[in-house]
Amino acid sequence: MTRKFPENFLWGAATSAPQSEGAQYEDGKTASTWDVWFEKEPERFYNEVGPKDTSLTYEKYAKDAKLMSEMNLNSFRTSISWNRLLPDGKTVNEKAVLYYRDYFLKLKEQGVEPIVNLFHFDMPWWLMEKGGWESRESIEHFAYYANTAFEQFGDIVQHWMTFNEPIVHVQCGYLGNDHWPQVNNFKQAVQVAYHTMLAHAAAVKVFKEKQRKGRIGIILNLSPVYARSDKEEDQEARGNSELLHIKSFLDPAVLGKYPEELVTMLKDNDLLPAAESGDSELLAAGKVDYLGVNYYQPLRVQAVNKEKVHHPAKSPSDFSRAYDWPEKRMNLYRGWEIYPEGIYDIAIMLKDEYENIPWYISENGMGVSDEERFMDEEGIVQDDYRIEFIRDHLDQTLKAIDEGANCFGYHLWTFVDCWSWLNAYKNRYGYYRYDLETGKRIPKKSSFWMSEIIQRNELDR
Ligand code: BGP
Repeated sequence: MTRKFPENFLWGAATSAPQSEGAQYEDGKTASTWDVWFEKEPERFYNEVGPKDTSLTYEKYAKDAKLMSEMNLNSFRTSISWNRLLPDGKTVNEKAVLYYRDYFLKLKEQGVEPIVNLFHFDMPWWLMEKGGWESRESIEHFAYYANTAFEQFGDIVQHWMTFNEPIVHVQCGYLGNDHWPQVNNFKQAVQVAYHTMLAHAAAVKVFKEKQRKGRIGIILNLSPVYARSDKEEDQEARGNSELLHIKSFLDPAVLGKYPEELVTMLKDNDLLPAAESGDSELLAAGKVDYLGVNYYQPLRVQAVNKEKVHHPAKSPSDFSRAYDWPEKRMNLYRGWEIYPEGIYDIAIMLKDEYENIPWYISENGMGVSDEERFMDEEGIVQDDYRIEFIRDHLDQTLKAIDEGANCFGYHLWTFVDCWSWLNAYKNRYGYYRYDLETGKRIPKKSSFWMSEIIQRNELDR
């Protein structure tokens, strides 16, 4: 059976400035937390490959734009580096302006619509030294940065995003140690999440007040939550996890306010963040025009052991426990479950509970190690596993669209293999292989397969 995608479906790929640009301290760019962290603890990074060794888009963007067009992509998402555009948070770096303007224009010239995100885990170091998102002043700094980006690039860029996966810098930086500042404190984490959403809202407000052309959204990693069973305790854990992992960001972004149950949960546990008058109005002004949804894997949970939990809670595991589903299919390289049906469940949730807001899949993909094992004699990685992965997710997407989901695109993570934070180049995700020695981009089998899907705008099952 062959099924069509909607007309003008967005086909593309995504990356971020800190994972792709390189030119670490060139042309006026200052340090982000990643640059400084690598200098402090290089051993935390896979093979000690740090943020200086990314995939060189700073010099290769024009060629990349051409390759995208040759593959029939019609859109591409990347981010701006805050500390490249505003090295000290105040002064516009003209070289950065030239670079980004030319980058976005080159994409457009190739028929590839840029979707531009403002924050992808890369906090400027000067702001981290003042407390990063923990400090209230971060909101104003972010709004200033957002406004600068709209002013400098708003004539070219029509599709804006404020944050990529804002829950990740909270979880990894304040409830774990995979992001700087490696703090483990629930209350601080809640404060960081709160300031992040206020900063998001402040950027949306600036955008709308100045009546910029185009639209503005946010990218959320919406992992659907599944309970171990229908038992009341497991369902309670599911509800808790959904509040903390999904609704805490999705509700303010789409509905302009936090859910009452979340506020009660935080209050009961002495976790409410410090707030100021006017915050609710600001959040209400932060409602987005559209959403990006990153989907890699679902969350599976089960009831907590009520005798063992802390009250007040010390971590999210006091509200739900991870559940290891014995039947799960795994991407063993990344350690993530593969569950394409999750994309369908998210789509239906957005349709039924979130005003059927327009959204697209802004990241989906499969990171695989040592892909050179799968190279044919011409050096083309035969990534049939990736083709199968994409096909299965597209199939679920189409099923949801048939049932009225408002999904308008699919972006793979990523176009050219890029640097993956602490994992550096351990797992590769791209349609194109990145040769670490030469910087060359080499197409993988999936790029040819996808190019044809896009051209036909349909999927065979
Ligand atoms: C997403 C991030 C990306 C990217 C991707 C793959 O959560 O938005 O920046 O890194 O995950 O994950 P990883 O690089 O950790 O394998």
